[in-house]
Amino acid sequence: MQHKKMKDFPEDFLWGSASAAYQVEGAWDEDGKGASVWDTFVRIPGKTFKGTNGDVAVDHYHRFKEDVALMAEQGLKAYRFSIAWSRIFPHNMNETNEKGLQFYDDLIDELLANQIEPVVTLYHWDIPQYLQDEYLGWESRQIIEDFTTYAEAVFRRYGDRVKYWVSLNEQNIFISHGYMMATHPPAVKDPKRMYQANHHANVANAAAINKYRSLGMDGQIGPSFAYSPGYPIDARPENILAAENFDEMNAYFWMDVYAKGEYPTAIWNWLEENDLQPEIRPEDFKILKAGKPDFMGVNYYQTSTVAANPLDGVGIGTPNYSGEKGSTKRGGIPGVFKEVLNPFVEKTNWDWVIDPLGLRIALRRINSRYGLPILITENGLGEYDKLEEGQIHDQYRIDYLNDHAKAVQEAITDGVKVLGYCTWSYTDLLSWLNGYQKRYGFVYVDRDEESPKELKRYKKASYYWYKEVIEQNGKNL
Ligand code: BGP
Repeated sequence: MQHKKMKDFPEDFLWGSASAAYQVEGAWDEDGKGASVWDTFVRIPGKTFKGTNGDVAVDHYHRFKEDVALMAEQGLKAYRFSIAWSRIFPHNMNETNEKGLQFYDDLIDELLANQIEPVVTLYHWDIPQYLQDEYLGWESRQIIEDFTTYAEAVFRRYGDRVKYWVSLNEQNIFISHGYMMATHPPAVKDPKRMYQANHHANVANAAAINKYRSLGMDGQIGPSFAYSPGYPIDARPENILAAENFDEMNAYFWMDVYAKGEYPTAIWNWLEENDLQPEIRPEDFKILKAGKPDFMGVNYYQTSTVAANPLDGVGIGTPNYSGEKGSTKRGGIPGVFKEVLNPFVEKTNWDWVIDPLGLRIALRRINSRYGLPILITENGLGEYDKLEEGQIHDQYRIDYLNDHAKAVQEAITDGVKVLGYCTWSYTDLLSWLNGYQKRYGFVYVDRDEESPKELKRYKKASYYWYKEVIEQNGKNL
């Protein structure tokens, strides 16, 4: 519907921005940190764009005070960051590393001293390498206990000051890239192993939420899901069904488990038909059902448009990691759906669809299917930026964010409860597979694939735009 009058953003709306440990911190082996699977994976030739890694990243580990000062000057209300598990338990799950714990104490205190709400992600893809070596990480049930031990340690340490927790970041992405496409660690291509690892991640997620509740802490916790709502290419019934399949397989297959503790029926049956179903223990459903999140975290970048795909149709595609527009090879799942070009939307240089209305649709769908409040934990535009005489004129990013924030306001006006909006990302940072040239930040960091240079920070035009949005609580959108 079209609204005659828009509702205001709530007074306590969290205007935020986000990052992840591996993408910003650097200091990959300092102060007792152990290696994570990403520290290992980036050293395999050909795995990342121009062989980039996060050894130095944007050196947030040493420059966090400077970064928080920039946030404070901008008036940022919330900063979402992740804790590197391998800083806390570097060598085994019995011993914590005080220096690693101290780093996040300092970061949290610095944020709070500047009235910035910390939103802390427990897991943004960087499982310690020793857990991968010992028992294949997410493929073993042991991960459920170990993830919960890690979660408990950080809840106990920071729970007095942190009121918003994100359990797993984009389980759908790290699982599918890690075990089907082999583009993330552990670089496996095996759907059976993928669904098993995924099931363990589901139970670990719920177990961590249950642990948080059992500690009686007064905060909120939920996972962050990478949601690309599916559109049918047209009204042909078989394409409508393909879009249903897409959403059930790529979205509800995760979000139903989080919110209802159940796998959706049609996909579960499809898994059984293809002998891909994970092994589940009866007690798992108890854990899953108890571990309902307080909010659904949503990372929204784009929508996907799909059509029917025959049993002998296309399989896995190839994403564009080069920034060469039009180089994506769309894929699908035979007999389920295939991705097609949506002629009605613009695309970025990395072929990501620009579709602000899709964010409103995503929020509406989650609201009506689960009735949970939503925290937008990521949304942003990855583009080439140019530093010209100390300035970055990223009007394209302002347009993108402005349109998406407006879509959030439309959804709020529709009646969806939205707790906050975190852009991706605060500073420029390492894009996992796209190096340093694909930039997302409000703050430009002067480094490239070849050299970290001096890592000097520059405020982009979008920095000032967001400052104004926060000051006016979105009234100027
Ligand atoms: C999400 C991740 C982020 C971030 C973002 C942008 O999937 O949670 O960590 O990387 O996507 O993606 P990319 O860096 O591939 O452009």
